[in-house]
Amino acid sequence: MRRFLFLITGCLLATGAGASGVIEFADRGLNLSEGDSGFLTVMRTGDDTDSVSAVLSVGLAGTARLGTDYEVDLSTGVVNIAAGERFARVPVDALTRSGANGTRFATFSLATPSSGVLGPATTVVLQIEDPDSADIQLRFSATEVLRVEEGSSVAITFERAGSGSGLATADLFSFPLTAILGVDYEDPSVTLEFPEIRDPDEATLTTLSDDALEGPELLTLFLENASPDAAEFEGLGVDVVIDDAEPGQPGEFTITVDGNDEVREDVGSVAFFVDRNRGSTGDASVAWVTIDGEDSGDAVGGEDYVAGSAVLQYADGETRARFEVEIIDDDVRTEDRRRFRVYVGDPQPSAAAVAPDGRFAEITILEDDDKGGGSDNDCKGFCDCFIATAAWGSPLHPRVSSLRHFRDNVLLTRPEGRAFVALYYRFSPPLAAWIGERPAARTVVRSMLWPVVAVVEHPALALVFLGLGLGAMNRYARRPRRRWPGGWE
Ligand SMILES: [Ca+2]
Ligand SMILES: [Ca+2]
Ligand SMILES: [Ca+2]
Ligand SMILES: [Ca+2]
Repeated sequence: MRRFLFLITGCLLATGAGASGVIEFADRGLNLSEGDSGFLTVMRTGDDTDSVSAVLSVGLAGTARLGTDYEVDLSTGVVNIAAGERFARVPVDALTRSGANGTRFATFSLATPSSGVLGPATTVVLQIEDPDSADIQLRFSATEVLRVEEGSSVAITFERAGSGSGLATADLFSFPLTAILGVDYEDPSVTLEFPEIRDPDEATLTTLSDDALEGPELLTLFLENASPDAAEFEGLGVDVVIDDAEPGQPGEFTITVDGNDEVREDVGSVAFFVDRNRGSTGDASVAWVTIDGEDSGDAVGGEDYVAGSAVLQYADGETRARFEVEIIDDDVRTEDRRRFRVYVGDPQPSAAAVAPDGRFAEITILEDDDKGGGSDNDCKGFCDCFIATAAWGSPLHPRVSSLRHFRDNVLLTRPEGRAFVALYYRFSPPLAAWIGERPAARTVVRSMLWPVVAVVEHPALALVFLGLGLGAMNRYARRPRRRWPGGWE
């Protein structure tokens, strides 16, 4: 009988929603410059036993257009975090547009998880900045998060720069994140004048008071519809936190490193504080999770540090928790300055929050070995597609994974291919560095590599069109395709 009960309990645990944890965006924003690539990172705290997926959709509000201003590499519209994994990344490319186009933004949201529950960070704002400066530049004066207590107002001020003359105007636009337009704040929409001589108009954000214990809530402000054509919104939008006026706040969490954020790999472990600010009433909790760095040669959980996640519990009045993450020491020289981050999420109870500027702490691991070792480790950060990585901005980009696959499965199987790869590794790093700093060059290289990528990703199609009868290509065409996120190598 006891065995029978044990089986039932086991089944319940395995099928319960709790086995998929809590998923939400790691960051509230992704800021890219035209021609750059980045990622939307979705993280999971709590139980990671099962795989979990959620629908990722592009918001209707926004001045950046899919296909014109940016591309998202997510053909299915679903983000999936595999069983045992803590995060998934969705690549985003900010496209280059000629001329000065100003800062554009788009929003993405997570919804309808297959199992588990969503955390509070279900919306992320993509901002694309333009390296080309407009003749008339319109921007917010504030560069940091603004805070205002509910029921009061805050003045929003602006600046104008550039050589263009005449009156310029732009519309103020608000995008609610956890705040609700019309419930937590009044619509601040207004057409602002930016005269040539005197100061630009000011706007007012008026927040609404209620008796509900909601905790701090977040919105973002942008400028859009800049006029005349010579005027553009530049710089970044401004985040505003509306602080709740009710007594008995559970607080707002912020993670920081306890000690130096740059450590040798033989340091043993690194410690983090998670502080509970602006209130400490009642029991509360927040979860932390480690996330690998985004770039080639960055720290990887299980290789460079011990990946983990846990929930920190706070008793009434308690304001600080501390935990440690173990750093892995080896005897092999690999990439120096390997980075990873620890994020906090899923604050509880619902009126608790994570501070928009306190969501993560970053650690840089310094290499302490002077000799190269095993072949696998030599490859880390070296055997990469340097130029392709520079062109697409990340070694994780699916296009780079395709080219890496082509290198490993086609080129390296033939003597002339191996000679080419050896030559490539000798000459490409300085070229890659040069390309990486020039958005225009990156665009050119991407378009030059596109035919190669097309052949690699659609070998059958390429055979039809190009009539390529190479034996190597045939061999590749018969192999099963591997797609990101299996791209770590
Ligand atoms: Ca441009
Ligand atoms: Ca309130
Ligand atoms: Ca070592
Ligand atoms: Ca080492």
